[in-house]
This record gives sequence, structure tokens and C-alpha cells, in this order.
Amino acid sequence: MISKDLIGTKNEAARVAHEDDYGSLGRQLARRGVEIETLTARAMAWSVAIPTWGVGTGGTRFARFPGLGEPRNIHDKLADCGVIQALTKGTRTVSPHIPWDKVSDYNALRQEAASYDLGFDAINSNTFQDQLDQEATYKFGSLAAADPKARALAVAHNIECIEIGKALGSGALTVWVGDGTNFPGQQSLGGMFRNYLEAMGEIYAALPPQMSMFIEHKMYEPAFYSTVISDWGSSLMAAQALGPQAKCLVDLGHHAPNTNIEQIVARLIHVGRLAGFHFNDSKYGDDDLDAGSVDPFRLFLVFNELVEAEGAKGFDPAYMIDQSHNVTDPIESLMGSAIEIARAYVQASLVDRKALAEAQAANDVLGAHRILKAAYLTDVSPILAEARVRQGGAHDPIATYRASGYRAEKAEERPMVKGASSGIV
Ligand code: LRH
Ligand code: MN
Repeated sequence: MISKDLIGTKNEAARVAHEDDYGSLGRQLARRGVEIETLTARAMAWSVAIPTWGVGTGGTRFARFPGLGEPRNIHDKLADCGVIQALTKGTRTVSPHIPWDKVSDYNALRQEAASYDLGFDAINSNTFQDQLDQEATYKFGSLAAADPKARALAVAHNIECIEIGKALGSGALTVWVGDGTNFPGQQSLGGMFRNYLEAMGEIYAALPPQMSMFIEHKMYEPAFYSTVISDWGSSLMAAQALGPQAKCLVDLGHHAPNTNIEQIVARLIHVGRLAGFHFNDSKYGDDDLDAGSVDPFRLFLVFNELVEAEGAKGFDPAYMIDQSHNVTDPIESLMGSAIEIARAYVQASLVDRKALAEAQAANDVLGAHRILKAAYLTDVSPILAEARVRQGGAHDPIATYRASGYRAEKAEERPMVKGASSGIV
């Protein structure tokens, strides 16, 4: 994949400047009473999961413009995820999607992933597309559909995903359904929710004790009038109706613009039902843009809630990326996003929580705000780079990746997918 020599050579070229930057940040933080090594240790322990569907070039309903050396199957996808882990050392797991990643031998797949220093995170079911010769269509919904055959098929598919997840060592099943309506009156809004709960109950009953169920809400798309699990409230109602292994997954792009997502996170933490995240960024809808590329302060504010909640009862969120790379090299985008997510985590770990609580208690409004901003405005890049280099990763993953010629090599190996296509994968 990426030779250790190349990583070593590139890191050596950057070492003197890096050590100077790391040293000066260490001195700056020491003046603020912060030990830099504590933060570097946190950065080294940090990890975010890569979506297997994210290493292919994404698209929209209008078109998908294939990139060079596209992964053709889960084996190519794991190799590309392996490159991201080899260079960032902060993406130790991948989140698979079924049936896109279906194989005949999941044990072999688990070993194949381990050969890239990768494990499996939450497994995603898919009842938003019909498979070839499917007995009942999901056109009018799946788990919430009026058609009992469609519901039964969707339940069976999710139970199959649980079995695959067990074989892969995955700790959770993520259930996102696009079920909803495009016209008022098309379906009973209460009826769809009841159907959904009943079907999810059958899936929940098949969960082994070690697996959780992650319910992912989304305001709209593909349905454009109503969506059965459109917001965190519906998701929480479903989780509480199903049982303690059911939790609420927050995809940052699944909310109306300007929604206070960090407060939703604080609420789900309060009831011990925060499943975790699908990180990305957006300006309008479910744009699936690179995390931290549009609104890095929002990402920081979400992490501020997460770091504040560390140690809380039932607090063990799963961290995953969910993006669509329509115009960039997916490997570069995913490495960039993994770095920006780790950055938000380390910045939030810098917040002087004692001083913040005192300022809040004293209604020192600007004082409290400036304590948060001071952490956000700290350039922690030397800590992130040090954490990568100490684990054998790259000081600059994207520059090292470009120097490796990996994409050009894959373009030779993997024929270009010709012909017009559209959709996210
Ligand atoms: C739905 C979603 C979901 C995935 C899909 C690829 O928008 O965020 O998490 O299954 O994207
Ligand atoms: Mn998602």
C-alpha cells in the first residue's frame, strides 16, 4: 500500500519544523496550565470509523462522475480504508453496508480487515433500495410500509445484518429508513409509526446482548412530505419503546439548517440514549460534505458536549464518518475529515471546564463564551501530527498519499466504470 520508507522519509523532512511547533505549543499550553502530553495521549487513543461506501466516488440524483481507480468491491474498499489508517492512525474501524459489502465468508473478511489493522464498527442495513427480483418493493416504504410483505422482507434483512454483524465482531446495527410520504394523505402518519415500531420490535428481539441498535433520524429525502423517523424526538420515542439496547444516532446532515445539534446531543446524553454520530458537514440539506469543511465551529461545539459528558452513565458513543465524495479523491477527503474530527475532539479537551463552570455560575456571559473560543482558536495541529507520527503514521497524510502514487496505481489496476450513473454510490 504505502511504504513505511516513504512515510519515514516524508516525516524526517518535516521533523525539525514539527518539533519546533510542538515545543512552542507545549510552552503556550503550559502557561495555560495544560500538559500537552495529556492531549497527545488523548489524540493517540482517538479513532473514528470510515464508511465503506465513502471510499467510492459519490453522486447526486442528477449524476455521479466516476473517479480514477474506483473500488469495485469490499476487498478494494478495505484496501483503501487500510491506506487511510496507515497514514492517519486514527481510523481503526470501518462501518460496512449490506448488501453493498456482501460476501460469502465473513470470517475471512474479518481477517482481511485485520491485515489492514482494521476492525468493524456498526453494520448498516439497507431497505432504501430494491434488490434484483425482490418479492416486495420498498418503493412505498419498508419497516413502516402499509404492505406487510415489504415489512416482513425488511425485518428479515435487518436480522440477516445482525447475523453478519456478529460474524464481523460489529457492536451495533444501524437502521436508517427513508420511509415516508410525498403527499398529505398518502399514508397515516400515526399508522406508519406504529408499523415501524412493530417491525423494529421483531428486529430488536433478534439482537444478541452484546449488540446495540442505532436508530438514525433524518428530516427528509428520499421522502419530501413526511419521514417516519424525521427527528430526534421520534427516534427517542422509538428507542424508549424498544428497550435499553436501542439508542439514537445523530447524522449531522439530517437536520434543518441552523438546528442546534449540540443541544440535541446534550439531551440524548441526558437520557443515556446517545448511540453516536455520522460526521459530515452541510450548508443546506443532507449534503454529506467533508466534516469541518463548512462549519468547523459547530463540530467543535458538538465535541464540547461530548467531552463534558465523559464518564456519564451509559455514555459510550460510536464515532463514524458518513460522507459522499462527489468531486474529490475519497481517500484524501476521508483523511482530511478524520483529522478535522480529531481536531475538534482535542480542542474540546482543551476547554478549561472549571473556569467555564465558574463563569456560567456567575453569569459572566462573555467570560464563559471566551473560554470556549480560546480552546477553539488554539491550533492543535502539532498535537495531531505528533499523535500520528508516534504511531508510525504520516506527519502530513495527504501529501504523503499524493507522493505514494497510490491512486495512479489503482487507476491502472481498476478499470474505469464507464456510462452515466447517478445516486450516492
Ligand atoms: C442516509 C444515510 C445513512 C446511510 C446512507 C448511506 O442519508 O445517512 O446513514 O445508510 O446515508
Ligand atoms: Mn448517515
